[in-house]
Amino acid sequence: MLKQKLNAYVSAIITIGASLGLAGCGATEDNSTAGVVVHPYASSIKINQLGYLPNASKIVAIPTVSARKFSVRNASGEVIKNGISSEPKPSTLSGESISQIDLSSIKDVGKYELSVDGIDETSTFEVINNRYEDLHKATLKAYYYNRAGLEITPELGGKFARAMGHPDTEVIIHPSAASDARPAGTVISSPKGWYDAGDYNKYIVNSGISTYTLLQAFSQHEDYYNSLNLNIPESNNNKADILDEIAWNLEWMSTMQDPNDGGVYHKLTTLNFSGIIMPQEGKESRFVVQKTTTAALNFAAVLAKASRVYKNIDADLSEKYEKQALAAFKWASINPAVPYRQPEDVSTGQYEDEYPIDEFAWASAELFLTTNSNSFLTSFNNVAVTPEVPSWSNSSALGYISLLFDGKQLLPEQDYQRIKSTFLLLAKRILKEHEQSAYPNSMTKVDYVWGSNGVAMNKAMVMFQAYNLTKEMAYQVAGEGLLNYALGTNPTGFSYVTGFGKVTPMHPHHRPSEADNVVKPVPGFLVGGPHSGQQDKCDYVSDLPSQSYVDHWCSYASNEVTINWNAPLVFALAHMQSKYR
Ligand code: G3I
Ligand code: 9MR
Repeated sequence: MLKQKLNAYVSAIITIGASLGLAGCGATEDNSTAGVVVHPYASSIKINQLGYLPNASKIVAIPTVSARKFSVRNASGEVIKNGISSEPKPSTLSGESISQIDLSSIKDVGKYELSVDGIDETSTFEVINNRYEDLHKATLKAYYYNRAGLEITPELGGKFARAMGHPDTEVIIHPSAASDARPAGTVISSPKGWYDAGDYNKYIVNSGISTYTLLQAFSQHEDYYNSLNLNIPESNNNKADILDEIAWNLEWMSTMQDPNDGGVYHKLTTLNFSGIIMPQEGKESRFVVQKTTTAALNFAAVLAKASRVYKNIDADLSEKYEKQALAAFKWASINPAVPYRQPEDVSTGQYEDEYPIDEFAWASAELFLTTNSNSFLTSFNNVAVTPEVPSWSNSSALGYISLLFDGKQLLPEQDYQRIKSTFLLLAKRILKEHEQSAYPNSMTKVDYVWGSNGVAMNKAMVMFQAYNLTKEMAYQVAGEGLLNYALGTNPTGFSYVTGFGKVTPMHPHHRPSEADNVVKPVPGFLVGGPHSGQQDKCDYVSDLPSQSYVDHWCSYASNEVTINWNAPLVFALAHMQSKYR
């Protein structure tokens, strides 16, 4: 199967190359329980710590129990609901036995108290309208806080104000990126963009998927975003604030293309990770490093999508982005297999990806939608693999999403239906995982990797898109289960977004949060989350996949923040806000 796709990839490159005027170019959980682990911060009742929207599902988890009687009281102390929790199921991922309590029938706005027989502590929760507005704004404002080349003013940033860092107006071409037109040592300007994460570097493929996800959120919820004020420097212009935020990164991405050949540099970076310093203290030289196939294709996909979004907003910019996308795609057609290879003198993030076929399919889909040229649809159809949960290294689902939500008018009906049913294969798989899981979410063993919370949010995005396509509530509920997971219905008892919830990360691996003199971390960031990798060798309380998390600066493997984990959270929150408004 893969081999066939590989052949199709190669022949599609040749076909596209010709059309562009090139001469020729060549697991779910198992059933045993490993033993009980109680995370130091965990309470006995696992609940969304922010509370719930009136009409949203509200499924709570209680660990290490037999099914138990529960009751819910309203603010006046009256019992408004009681029952027995579900039959417990073992979870090898957390070492617990989990029973669920479904409180979804409680729809009246108010404060409630849940008590469970045999559990001493009770849990209070709120049912509240517009619950996710502040969180949603904060998860977008996090991008403003991570802007390179900009001062965060006291007026807009409050106690998180800081001076400008990394102007990136004098960036050096690294030997790995040298070409005749731009030999090593050439100085270029590549300002703006978002810092990737807790580090201060800027990486194309990770920037690309983040930017795309935010653009997709905007294009599916345009009315909502047109009236959303994020309190950023551009808030008083007449564009949607989310687009202004995205523009800060798109402008940077645009400079990462070598205009002489269309190739795209993989990253803009210092040679090594900096110490724990504020942005303005980072004075080391910055380099653009190696052109890669995945960077070019990711860039092509994102700029093609941006070109469509800007069509009615800024026609010149739209045209510029389309041209750049085509040039990057052409470069990738001539250089179809140039993976990232970390040069010896560089040690920052790699985002290495040996398998560019998914990016090729994604870029083909976006360029079809932008140019209406059927050759791109043909190459998508030839190359597209069954979609997977989106991540920086796997963009296979993104072309499907764009075709389904931006392409209904343009696609032949047969193609649309086939693309829809293939996309829904992924959604059905996730739904099954949700149904089989002990906790009320679809997280499985393979999802617990570096950035597991990003996996959870990308799964939520797939569920919400499946709901949008089918209007089947089961998908909506499964998506909400993942959002509730991130906000507290999980083994560690953390609400994983800084500043939101009763127990939230206080020490994320985020240099500004660690180096400023403010006790609280910069708000609105989703931390990476638990997994057993423990590459940072910090002091963890547990090796179990869903418990292996530590809220410490030391833990870059479980407690860093990044733009690509926040983006699907933004998407999920926009969906919740729009659906339940
Ligand atoms: O590709 C292999 C796969 O074949 C294997 O089966 C699997 C088993 O664990 O590992 C896969 O590789 C993983 C790789 O991500 C691709 O998913 C590595 O184990 C894992 O360590 C690696 O983690 C990445 C991490 O950087 C280290 O390279 C994260 O996905 C990525 O989000 C993270 O990104 C960093 C940037 O480099 C720097 N900026 C911060 C950012 C977040 O921490
Ligand atoms: O701080 C770095 C973080 O942003 C990266 O995601 C992570 C993985 O590449 O690496 C961190 O830097 C660590 C380095 O890899 C090893 N020495 C300790 C550094 C953190 O203090």
